[in-house]
Amino acid sequence: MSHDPYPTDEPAVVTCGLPYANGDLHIGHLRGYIGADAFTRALETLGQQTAYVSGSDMHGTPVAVNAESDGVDPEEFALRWHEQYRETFPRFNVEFDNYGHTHDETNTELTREIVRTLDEEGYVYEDEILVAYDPIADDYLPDRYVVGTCPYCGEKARGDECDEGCQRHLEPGEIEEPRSVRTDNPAEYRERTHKFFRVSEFAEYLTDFLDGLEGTSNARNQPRQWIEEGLQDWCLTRDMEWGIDYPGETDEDIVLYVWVDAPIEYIASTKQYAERVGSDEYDWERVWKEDGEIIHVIGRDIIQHHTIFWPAMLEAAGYNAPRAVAATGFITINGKGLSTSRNRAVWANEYLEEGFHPDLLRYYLTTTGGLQQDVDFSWDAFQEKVNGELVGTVGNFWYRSLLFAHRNFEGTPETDVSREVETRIEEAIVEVREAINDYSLRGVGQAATRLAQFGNEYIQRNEPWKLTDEDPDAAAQVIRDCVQLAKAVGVLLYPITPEKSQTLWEQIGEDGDVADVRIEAALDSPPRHFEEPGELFEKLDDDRVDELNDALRSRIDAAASDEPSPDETESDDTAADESETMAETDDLEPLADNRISFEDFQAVDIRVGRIEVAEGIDGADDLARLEVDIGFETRQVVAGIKRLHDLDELPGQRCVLLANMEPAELFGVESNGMVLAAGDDADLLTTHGDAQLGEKIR
Ligand code: B3M
Ligand code: ZN
Repeated sequence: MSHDPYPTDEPAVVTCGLPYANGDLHIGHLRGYIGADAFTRALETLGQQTAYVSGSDMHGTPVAVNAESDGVDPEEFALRWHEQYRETFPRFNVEFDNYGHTHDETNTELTREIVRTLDEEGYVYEDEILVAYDPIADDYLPDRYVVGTCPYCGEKARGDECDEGCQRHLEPGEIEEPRSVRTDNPAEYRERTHKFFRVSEFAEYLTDFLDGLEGTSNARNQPRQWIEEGLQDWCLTRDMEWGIDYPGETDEDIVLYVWVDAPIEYIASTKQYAERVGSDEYDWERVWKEDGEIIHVIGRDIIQHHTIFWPAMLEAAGYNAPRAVAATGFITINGKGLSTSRNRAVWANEYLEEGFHPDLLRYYLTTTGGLQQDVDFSWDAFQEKVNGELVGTVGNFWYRSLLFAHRNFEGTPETDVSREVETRIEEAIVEVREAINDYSLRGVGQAATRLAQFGNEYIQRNEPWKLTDEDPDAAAQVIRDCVQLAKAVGVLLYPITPEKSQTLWEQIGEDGDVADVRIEAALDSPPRHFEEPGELFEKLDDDRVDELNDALRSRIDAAASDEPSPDETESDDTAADESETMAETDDLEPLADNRISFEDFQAVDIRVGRIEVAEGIDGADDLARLEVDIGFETRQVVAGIKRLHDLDELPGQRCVLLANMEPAELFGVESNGMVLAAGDDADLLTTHGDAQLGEKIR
């Protein structure tokens, strides 16, 4: 099934994965919440009626285990975190229309109702299965209470998910060599009766569903593979007390699996919103039971829950199917996996306490990589993004245009915008529309930033400061165009930088909220008069970045010294040296789990080359300009190796070049390929035999 492009006449709901109410929020969480918030705002600028809902995930072992180790009752524990999350999100301009939690009455009742329907419709059966049991604690060990080995990939895994390996959901009893998290003893398997949902009956339905599913490609491709491998039925219940009781079940020690009631909160939260604003204003049943647009933004580790279990459950219970599942990549910190236990994370509160504006992080997280890609965060990269794009391109354009307009015309000159500029804005609007329909927030941000870049070039090219005396009409025209461009950039960037766009909106003398206007407002004339503008972005200086880097490093070191790793106990020097070159696997970026075809690989043209020239690029701390001989021709490429290599040593060195990379321009230098390198230190790839220059790597 194909969908009409946005905006459609139906109401939409955007959701983001519910955070477990069990610990501090960090930048990994924020990526999803900010992304979904920006996508909601973007849909609204197209005129799509959209609600953005979520809630805290209160149940399950992720909450129970942490509450137990704090010695607190799980409900009290989870509610405490829930309150904290509710206060934190708006500080990142993440504005939910409703933020509930899975333990509230709306969700509890709706969950029972849906499960009852599944049961009545014959989709549930009982079976005797083996579940892990701790003989010392004399208790069952659901999900995170047990760790062991993944039966599919052999990695270390948790009871219900292969979190460090293939990311599969694991059914009770599947994990091998189980050990109790409670007592760190080997667990036994004992027989228990549990309820199962007949997911296996939905293979055909799900295949069709995936064919029409929008969002990111990983959310279609991985589940297709799982369906081909054969779907298993899904265990709906767990041996524990914390959670929602199975409707009509008398065994008090059995509750619903957390992944049953968690996604139902998407519906419950939408319902709460509709109840608050009235169903004339927002009709939750139209969204969830008829033909509204349901868009889930999630992390890529929970694709299976959202593209197999959840749509099967919705279908079985008579609900509408999601239109899109957009699964984001992970966040890495300085090139290494984010790890809360190693304190290798940027915490939400920490960012706020540093006093950084939320829109800076929003811009960084949405525009640094595509939604599906892993995005690395480092304070250096943050600085480069802020200083280069927000200060240098967007802020600079806004400020110089408005200041010039204010000083010379007390606002917007009284003339029509030129055809050239109008056309350029129209093009940007088209780009943004397409990006939204492609679920590409980066595309939205880039279209806006490129428009600001055009604005800067336009001023530079027309030099209005020379025209004010010589040809005041021409000066008025240029400035009129610039004020329009400034407004357009503000409107287009609004989903990503809502607060900064609002300030810009007020600076150009507009009333009301930029949040309330459609994207076409980018073409409407700004008011005639406005006051002197202020600068909207502030440069982040090197000393500050050094401090932030030091603080992060010492935090990570402190966490590491609390928990010595095995190679730190080595006394032998050689072994210690070796451990430096062998990255701990925990520190490596996880392997990609979406496989590509041989044809995909063949589309990548990689050649043997030799560096002929290597020199730094002025003004860029990290970038070098290289000329690389690849047999047929010499290519100019820009590589981020200025600080990592002695550039004088490079000429004559063989390298490996990705030759059919899209050309890009960095600091005014065109880059026509990419020199391949490994790791944080950019260890340059090379050949070791007699391969000719230009030979293809296969
Ligand atoms: N609470 C968090 C996670 O696994 C989990 C999401 C639920 S979404 C319905 O990312
Ligand atoms: Zn696995």
